[in-house]
Amino acid sequence: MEHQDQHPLNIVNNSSTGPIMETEKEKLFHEEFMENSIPIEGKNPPTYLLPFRPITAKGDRYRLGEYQESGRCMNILFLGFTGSGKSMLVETMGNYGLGVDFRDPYRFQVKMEESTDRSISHTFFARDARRFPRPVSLIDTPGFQKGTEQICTFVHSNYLDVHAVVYVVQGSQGYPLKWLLYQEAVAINKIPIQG
Ligand SMILES: Nc1nc2c(ncn2[C@@H]2O[C@H](COP(=O)(O)OP(=O)(O)OP(=O)(O)O)[C@@H](O)[C@H]2O)c(=O)[nH]1
Ligand SMILES: [Mg+2]
Repeated sequence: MEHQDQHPLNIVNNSSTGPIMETEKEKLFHEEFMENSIPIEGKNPPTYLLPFRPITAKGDRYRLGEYQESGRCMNILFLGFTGSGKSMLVETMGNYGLGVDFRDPYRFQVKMEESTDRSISHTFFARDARRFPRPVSLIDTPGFQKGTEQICTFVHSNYLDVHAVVYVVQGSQGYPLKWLLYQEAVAINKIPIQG
């Protein structure tokens, strides 16, 4: 059961007058994240671990910002071989969704794990509404070759609608793509994709 509590961070709203986030407000928003986190060692530019909070006791679903009833959440499932770059793409999209610019002298980090051994979702209620007009959940998964059963169970047991699937393929992985596409058919048959 998702619970509400006070969150110290600003949440970017997509109001009826359209998404608003002036550069100054955007920087304040980022500063609040930085003040609530210490930089991760050995990262250049300085990288701050985002203050995600657990949604479930199992520790497999997290949220950033206060839970919002309004505005359906967009759930994006990342699939691909081990080491293809799923988790890195989640990190990149997380920074994008928070309004981080390429020129900004800092980055944010969604999670610390090196290798993903189970499905895990991070929901951005706090976000830059120009980039993520609706709250977005990024669902990271273990390597495809480890089987899709666990991924399906995660999606079904959390009653998640999947709105998009991102298949991550390394540029050099030409041959395994064929196998990946076969697995794709298996996965799609088991996970209903919402229109
Ligand atoms: N050069 C380059 N390296 C990348 C890219 N994406 C990921 N990597 C590197 O590839 C390695 C594995 O990336 P991950 O994002 O952890 O891969 P993953 O698909 O999440 O792997 P599992 O969690 O084990 O399934 C890391 O050392 C990354 O630094 C990319 O686009 N370019
Ligand atoms: Mg991973």
